[in-house]
Parts: sequence; C-alpha cells; structure tokens
Amino acid sequence: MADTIFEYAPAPESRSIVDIKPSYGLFVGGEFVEGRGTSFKTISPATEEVLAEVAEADAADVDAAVKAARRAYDKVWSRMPGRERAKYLYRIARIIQERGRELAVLESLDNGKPIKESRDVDVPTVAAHFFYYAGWADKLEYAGRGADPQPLGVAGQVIPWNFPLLMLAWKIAPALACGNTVVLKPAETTPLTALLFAEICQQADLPPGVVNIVTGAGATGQALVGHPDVDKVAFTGSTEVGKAIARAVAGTSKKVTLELGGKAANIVFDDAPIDQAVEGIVDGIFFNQGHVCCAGSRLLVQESISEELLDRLKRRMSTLRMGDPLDKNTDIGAINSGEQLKRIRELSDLGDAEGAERWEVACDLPTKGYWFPPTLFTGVSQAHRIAREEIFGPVLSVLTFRTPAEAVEKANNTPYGLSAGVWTDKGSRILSVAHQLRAGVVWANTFNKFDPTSPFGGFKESGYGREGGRHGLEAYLK
Ligand code: TAP
Repeated sequence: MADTIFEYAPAPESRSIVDIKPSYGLFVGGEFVEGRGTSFKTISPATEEVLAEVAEADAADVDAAVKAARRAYDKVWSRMPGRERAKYLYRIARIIQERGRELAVLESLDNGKPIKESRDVDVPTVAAHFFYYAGWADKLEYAGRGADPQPLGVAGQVIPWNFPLLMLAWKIAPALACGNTVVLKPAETTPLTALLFAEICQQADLPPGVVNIVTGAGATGQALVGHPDVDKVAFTGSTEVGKAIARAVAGTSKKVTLELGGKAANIVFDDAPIDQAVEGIVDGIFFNQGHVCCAGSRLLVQESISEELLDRLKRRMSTLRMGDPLDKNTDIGAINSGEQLKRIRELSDLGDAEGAERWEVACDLPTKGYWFPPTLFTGVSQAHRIAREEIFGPVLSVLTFRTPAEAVEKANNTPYGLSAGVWTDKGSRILSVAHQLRAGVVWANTFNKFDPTSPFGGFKESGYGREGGRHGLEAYLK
C-alpha cells in the first residue's frame, strides 16, 4: 500500500460545502435548544481536530424531548392521515438527495469513513429508506398487522457510530411512516449528521416534536430507554449494552427491538469464482474499516483452495489505499475513535498470543488520528478469541474446512447470528447451505448488500426484531 498510495494524485473532496458550527444544542420540539447538562467535543478521527462542541443531554433534557414527542404524537402525527405523513417522508428523502454531498462530507469528517462510501453507499441508501417508507405510510393495512394497525406512540431510539446517518434512517423512517414520534440519541463520537438531519426536518416543515435529537453518551441513552413515557425502544449497538437495555425494560409494556453484534462467516467453496470471492471477502471485512455489525470477519475457505485464495487475497489487500477519508481514492479510512483502536489492537495482540499468524498490509500510517492496517490471521482455530469475539475493525480471521457439513458446523459455532456469505458455483449448494445457517441474512456470491425493501436482523446474541422491508413496520405497529 505504501508503494501505491501516492500513485494517484490526491483528489480530496472540498469540505467547504459543510458549515460546522462551533457548538450545537439539542433538537427538541422543532427547535435547537441549549442543553441543561455539560457538553463534549466531537473530533475528526483522521486528524484528531476538534470539529464542534455538542450538548450532553441530561435526564431533564431527555424528559423535555419525550414530552415534546408525546405532544406531537397526541396532537398532530398520530391523527394525520398516512398519505399526509408520506408527503413529509418523501420531502425529507428529496432534501437528503439535494444535500447529499454536504451530508457525505460531514459523515466522513465526523466518522472517518471514506468519502466514496459515505457518498455512494450511506447517503443514497439513507434517501432510499425514506422513499421506501414514504410509500408504506398510506398502505399500512397491507403490512400484515390487521385491517387498521395503530402506531405505538413515542419511540426512544439509540444508535451506534459506524453508520450514523444510515442507522438514523433505519430507525426514523419506519417509525414516522407508522405514525410514531421519535427521540433519537446518536453515538457520542458521531453526532453531527444527526444534527444536520434535524435541520433537514426543519427545512421539510416537519411538525415540531415529531423528531427530537438528544446528543450525549451512555447515560443519555440510559435515561431515554428508561423513560416511563417511551412506548418503544429501538437499539443498535453492542450485545453488552443490548442486554443491559433488555434488563432495564423487562417488566414494562415497552416494545423492544435490538440489533446487536455479529461474527459472520464468509464461506468459500472450491468451485467458487475466486476473483469474485476475493472482492467479496475484501468488501465483507474492509468496507467501513470493518466497523460493520454484519462484517464477514471469519473467512471459512475450503482447504483445497486456501493457498491460492490467500495469495490472491493478500495481493488484492496490498492495493487498498488507506488515508484521508475525504480523498476520493481512499478505500480505507480512519478507525472511529481511540477507544475502538485500543480494542482492535488488544484483540489482534491476543491473536498473536494465542498462536495465530498475523499478516498485515505494509504501509506507513499517518502520525495523527486513529489507524489500523488491513490485517488477516491464518492458523486460527475455533477456540481463539479472534474467531469468537467481534473485533469491529479491519481484521479477518481465516479458518479452513473440508466438507460442506464442516463449513456449516463452524459457521454456526458462534454466539452470534446476524449474517453469512456463501461462495460457490452451484445454486443447489447455496440453497442447502443457506438453509442450515443460523443467520438473519445470507448473501450468496456477494456480500454487504443493503436494500430498504429487505429485512435485516439477527439470531441469538445478535438481537431480535427486524428492520427494513415490510417486516420493519411490525416493530412500530400494534
Ligand atoms: P454501544 O457501546 O453499545 O453503543 C451504542 C449506542 O448506545 C451509543 O449511542 C451509546 O452511546 C449508547 N449507550 C451506551 N451505553 C448505554 C446504556 N447503558 N443505555 C443506553 N444506551 C447506551 O455500541 P457501539 O460501540 O457504539 O457500536 C458498536 C456495536 O454496535 C457493535 O457491537 C456492532 O456489532 C453493533 N452494531 C450492530 C448493528 C446491527 S444492525 N445489528 C449495526 C451497527 C452496529 P455512546 O456512543 O455515547 O457510548
């Protein structure tokens, strides 16, 4: 990578399109208000530059936001015909498209992901979610919940930092389409695009209080999910916090969906188209620096082709360009935070200690910011922690198998069950293997494909409930 990174002239996207304010308040009742609590800084993980100071909502701020959402629910949103709600969602989708470049640049600055991903994947998929659910708002009687399904009320939504805007869309679009109002808490390290989305709600003339954004850390999320007037909790994040939330809402009437972690198997059979599989493996684990809940972080390769596949994979990995997230040539951006980088390093060091063999792309890492080179481990056994725990970074654990039955056995040998990939030339093998895998999504001869019409969610410790598609409506209707 070091040899090739300067082969292209730098092609940075200009950041002049975004207007980052020095400080931000909370978005409550259709207005930006000052928080009662303290504030925190959000930084660019690629440079450690402070981007803005953001309010940290305390319990009283969360209470004010829930009250605003309740008022909007009772007085306006739950009474509005679906076809009218649809117009707002449609308008939001159009504004997202119009302001797409601004959203993409801001997302890359605050998150560290490459602009080509925020521009070509995140933002278009976000707009697609709002378009898709706009289409459902006046057709809810066909959602499979009876002739006259009703909204739940106020939804408290907590999202992680890996896809800040996309997770927001997954949460807000179906909730609003079904007639609920929302209070959403973005992750502490990536609040800025949610606050820009708040401006978009104002621009779309969304009635005040239908969407409220409270920024903060874990305590703010805790206050939100524990608030007695929240009817529905939607959470995406780690399994550990998901379990704490499940305990906190147990015994209440709150409806809950949890989208948690994963340790997906990407299974390559000996008849797979190898170059295509290599692209899928790279996309599966290095897309978004591996900060992907459904990342193909365990490669299961059939023993007879493992040497050839690994040779080609290493060659391909050596062509990945790591660097400035705003450069249009960049494939791999920055790790989202110092804390996450520490976790990736710790787990990778454990891989060494447990006897796996590390191979990483040789490159010079920038001196500022948080970086980790694309890495793979061979000689990994199922007992190794790098094969069992979610690293949530650009680190691939490679295991081998001899028979389809062994592949399935190893793929399912995980506490998680969010996604999987199968690479083979035979349609019948795809169907047979997919059927045996305990994973919410199984991709065949592709990986990491997201579409608003398709449900997404997990088995076992990957959580429960589905987001996306018609199934995603069920979480917001009674
Ligand atoms: P978490 O630490 O769980 O944080 C997720 C969100 O919950 C953040 O907004 C966080 O706030 C907040 N939070 C933390 N403690 C809380 C508490 N006690 N009560 C309520 N909210 C609380 O996860 P993360 O590190 O941000 O994200 C990585 C994890 O998310 C990975 O395990 C990944 O697999 C998972 N993930 C899953 C999916 C799906 S769809 N299954 C998608 C993306 C990510 P702060 O950020 O301020 O701490």
